[in-house]
Amino acid sequence: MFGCAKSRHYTCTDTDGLYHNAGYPIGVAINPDLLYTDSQCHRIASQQFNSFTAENIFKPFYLHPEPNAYYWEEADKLADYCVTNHKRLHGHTLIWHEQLPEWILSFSGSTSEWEQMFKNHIQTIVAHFRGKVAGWDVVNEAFDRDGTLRNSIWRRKLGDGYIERAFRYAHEADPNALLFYNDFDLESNPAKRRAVLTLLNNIRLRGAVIDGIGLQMHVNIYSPGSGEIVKAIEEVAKAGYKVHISELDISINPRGRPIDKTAALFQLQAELMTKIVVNYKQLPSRLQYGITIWGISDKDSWIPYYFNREDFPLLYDSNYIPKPVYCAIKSLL
Ligand code: 9MR
Repeated sequence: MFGCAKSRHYTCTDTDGLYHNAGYPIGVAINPDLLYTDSQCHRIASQQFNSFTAENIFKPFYLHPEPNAYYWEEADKLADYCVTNHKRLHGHTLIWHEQLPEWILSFSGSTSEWEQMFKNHIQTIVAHFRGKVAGWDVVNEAFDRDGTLRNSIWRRKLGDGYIERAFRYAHEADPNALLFYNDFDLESNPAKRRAVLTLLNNIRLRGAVIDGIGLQMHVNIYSPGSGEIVKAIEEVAKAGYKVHISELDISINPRGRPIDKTAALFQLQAELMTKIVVNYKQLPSRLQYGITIWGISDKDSWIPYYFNREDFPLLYDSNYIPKPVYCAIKSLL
């Protein structure tokens, strides 16, 4: 997919893992179908990364398909894989407005039945993976762009306090798991970031445990600038939250135009990644939960499918060759 002229930019090998260079976990989003069946994908996942987040199979749609039935098989297989192969497992995600099973969307119980269902959902899943999941994205994407609470089904049925209660229920079910609030655009939208911090700070003041914030960081080579990203990381850390760069990818074609895949674009991608990593490295280690890349190769990224555009946002190209963005960070982590 890249012309010969560009191949000279592949100036490093990936024979040893990214995580060997880092003082904090380096993670990747995992699609188990690829992990178990695609040998290249398996090699890269196991060799390069020491923290796994399931890209989809820990979401309610997969784990909790019927009111009283959980589907553990695939998630357990991944959890066992992580134990055997010494990978940290990050749980994504307990409460989100997307990828919900039909039975939750059409649940017609009273407020107290909704509360019971919500509590059971969180506690059954967290308890099941006690000792195997290091941290959970307890609540995902609960805010709108303008900093108000998203009017999700959870908020409509349970009221604004559902976020705090989700953290309390998760903590009861596994007091050792680290608990995260996870969202997108926190690095590019200061109003949203401040609203999230204000709410989480208040919840903490009332005594509930929130260990960290996941900055998803689905960014692109034009925006946000590295200055904004640095500011976001600093603000979250200053407020005393662990920082998880939780879903990192860097689009080179955010406008969805026909693109010429020039070396310059991949260079910009590498430079932005470098700035993110260099800045993350400066955090105190107690606040470094890690950097997680949202997939392995460009051909498996969610972006081309979701936005129906050509794009190349990850560390490896579709032939599993490490890209300049990989080489740029290899020695910096
Ligand atoms: O990468 C995930 C993709 O395979 C799913 O189809 C999609 C469904 O909405 O979710 C993607 O992951 C999302 C993550 O769970 C939460 N933050 C945004 C991610 C990209 O959409």
